Amino acid sequence: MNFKSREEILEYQNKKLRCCVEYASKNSRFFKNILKNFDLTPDDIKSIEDLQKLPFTTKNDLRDNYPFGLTAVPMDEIVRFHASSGTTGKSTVVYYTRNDLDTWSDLMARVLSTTGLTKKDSMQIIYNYGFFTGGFGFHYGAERLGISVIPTGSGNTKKQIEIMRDFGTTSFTSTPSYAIHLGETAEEMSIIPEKDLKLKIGVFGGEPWGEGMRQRIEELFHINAYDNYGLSELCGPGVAVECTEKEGLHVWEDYFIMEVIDPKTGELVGEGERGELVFTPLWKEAMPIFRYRTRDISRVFKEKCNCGLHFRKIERLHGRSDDMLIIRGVNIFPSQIEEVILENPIFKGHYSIIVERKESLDTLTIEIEVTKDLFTGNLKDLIELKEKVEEKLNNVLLVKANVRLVEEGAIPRSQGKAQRVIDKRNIGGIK
Ligand code: DLL
Repeated sequence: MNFKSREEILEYQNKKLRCCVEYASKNSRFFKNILKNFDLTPDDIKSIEDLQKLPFTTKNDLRDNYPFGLTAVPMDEIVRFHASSGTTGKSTVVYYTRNDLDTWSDLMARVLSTTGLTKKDSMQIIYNYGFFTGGFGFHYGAERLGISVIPTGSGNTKKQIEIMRDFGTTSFTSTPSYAIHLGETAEEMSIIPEKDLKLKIGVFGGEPWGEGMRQRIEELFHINAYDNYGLSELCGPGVAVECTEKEGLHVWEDYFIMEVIDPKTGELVGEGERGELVFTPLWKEAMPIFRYRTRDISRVFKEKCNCGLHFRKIERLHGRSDDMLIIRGVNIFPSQIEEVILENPIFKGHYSIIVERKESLDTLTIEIEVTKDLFTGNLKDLIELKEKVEEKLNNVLLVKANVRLVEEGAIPRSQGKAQRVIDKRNIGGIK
């Protein structure tokens, strides 16, 4: 799978792109319309540079064509559906042929082997199996690599820990926020990871998580924790993963063309600059898609990786352009808040960001959990701690943030993606 040089990768991408354009122009009604509307023929798109003649595809295109408008094969060739939950709008549906599932499994097997896992390992899959792509994606990838799969799915936290102990599980995968909850539950159960568990590796993703959370998870379980990235519209997990260097995520560029654009203008950003990731998968049969705008913000590293892979790396994802909160005109990413909180080891990673509008002014409140001892201890210490965090937040965010310290367990735990932001400014507006 490794290419000898970037030139070799680019040549391969151009070849695959021509095949995809040819295929979609024959089979996808959605793509035929694009070519017609933009006055293009398949011959106009021969290389990566030509991609820019095509418009972006967005989540709205999927919503507008709900449920099956992007199909490029007859229904009887579709062997799987996945869908988004639709909490922020109409649900979006994605589909796979037998070959699509096969390729996805290969991509996920690569993800797992890049973190050092082998067929000698076992993996507890603590993602939801269902419309969410996490459970099945990891399941098929692990099986393909020959890992012993323990398909527990999410939830039943204590039972998960018992299974880890009884089965001698060597790796697991879940959202990073649930991993912390699992680790704290293990602590409550007096489980000592070095003695009672055989875990070595954890692979986490599906939501943003910074270095503070990584450190916490690694300490809780005594494991190496790796980040992996993906999204349903491209396959699910399986787009990018950290290698053992843990400095950025390699993108499988033989399967995806990656562009980075300015989210405001849609223009490509300069080399190494931050912007929105846009992907064109080079392998999809059921649902070919071109220039998909992810809304995820990252940048491509220029440096070559010591691990030897020629696939370029992206910076860990710290947020989506549509996650950005605008508070009194100031742009704030939830990840900035998380960084400040987790700088202080007193906090264990459970927090909520609450935005309200009071007398036409936006207010920002950060609820952070503290341990029971601290919460019921000296009031002066609590007030000092609160003021210290407020000062740090105000310096970083340049907007006044009120900190409310709450007792352990007050912030709801999530078994999947954590809901960090509660934006009460819109009616019913939970983001
Ligand atoms: O979350 C696929 C996935 C499952 C990836 C399990 C990794 C592990 P969606 O539900 O479609 O698919 O959500 C995709 O989640 O656009 C990002 O905003 C966010 N996301 C996914 N992985 C990461 C990550 C899956 N490692 C959306 N870091 C994406 C930050 C992530 N955000």
